[in-house]
Amino acid sequence: MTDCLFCRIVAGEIPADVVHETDRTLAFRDVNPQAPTHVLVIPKQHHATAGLLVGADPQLLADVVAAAHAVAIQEGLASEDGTEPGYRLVANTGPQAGQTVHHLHLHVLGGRDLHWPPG
Ligand code: D5M
Repeated sequence: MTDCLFCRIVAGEIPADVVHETDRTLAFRDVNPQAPTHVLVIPKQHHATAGLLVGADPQLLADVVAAAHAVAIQEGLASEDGTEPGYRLVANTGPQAGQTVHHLHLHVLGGRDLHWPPG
């Protein structure tokens, strides 16, 4: 059994509020939401970071970004061909950026004004 939390969600060993799924990606609501919409999009296959994934399987990284955009459309944060009202994609990478789960995940955040720069 893996000790990776998100691999265990993919395996169905830990429940998650799934909002979008493809053959290679999964999206589920964050348990500690930081915005009205806060969804995590992951590759089903384990890769720790986007930088490692792009070297191993660039198409899968593209699939994760496409799934994140599909989630944004589904959640009313974007239109097919535009950005309105808008959303933010975040990939915390490494300890100084606050990555706590070492399985690549894109945070899809929206539903309120998002300040920049973040803290
Ligand atoms: O973000 C890791 C994120 O993962 C953080 O926002 C909480 C979320 N999390 C932790 N456990 C779960 C479960 N079981 N379901 C859904 N979301 C979860 P990071 O960028 O690594 O700081």
